[in-house]
Amino acid sequence: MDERIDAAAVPGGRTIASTPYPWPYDGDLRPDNTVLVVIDMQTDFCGPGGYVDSMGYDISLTRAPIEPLKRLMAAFRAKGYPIIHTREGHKPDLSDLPANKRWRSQRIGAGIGDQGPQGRILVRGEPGWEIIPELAPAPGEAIIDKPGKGSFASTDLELILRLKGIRNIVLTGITTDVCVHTTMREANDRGFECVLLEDCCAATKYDNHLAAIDMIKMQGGVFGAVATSAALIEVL
Ligand code: C5J
Repeated sequence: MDERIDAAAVPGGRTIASTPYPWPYDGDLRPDNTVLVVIDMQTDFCGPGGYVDSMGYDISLTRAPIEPLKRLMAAFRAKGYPIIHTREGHKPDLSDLPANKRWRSQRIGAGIGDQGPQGRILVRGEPGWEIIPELAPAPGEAIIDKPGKGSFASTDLELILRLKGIRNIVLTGITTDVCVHTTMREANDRGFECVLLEDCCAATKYDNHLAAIDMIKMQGGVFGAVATSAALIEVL
């Protein structure tokens, strides 16, 4: 059974067609309380010679959200909604890289901090660490540099969101099951109202993308809701 709920069924407010409930839950969707977070659209995760490519995964999967994201970012900018970008990466001296994270990456031939075709893997300032040009941040858009998977851990993201009065977060980027999911869980626990756009995310294994989406919909939307970029653009 299609569990999608018709946004028009909610009296008052503006909601989008999403699962398992019309998002945001209270229909309060405005440019000054809603942000698009674009997670880790870096060469290391979706470009040739980057970290994901070096691990032997198929980057056509992680490149799939590029076109939908371009359209979504253009719509957000046109309507005056803020966009925040994140980058996963470590300091050049690797002082913020846990030894176990480095060891695990080296074991599979993509050692974080080691030299690769796109410079030192996942190191700040290297070509592979840069956000891909197609989705480059516009002047004035915040960029959060994070050493881990979640965008809230060891960053000033929460402070920036609170100061802007943000309560709704639209989650996109890569990878669905790792950095996007971790960030969604962190945001949900902090009381933010979250939606993940399924066509604007991807994982290194398609089944994991689907599983990650399914997890969100449990318990009435345990971490928030799931929608498509088309559904959101229609309402913006
Ligand atoms: C990973 C990410 N998968 N951006 N990072 O290591 O999901």
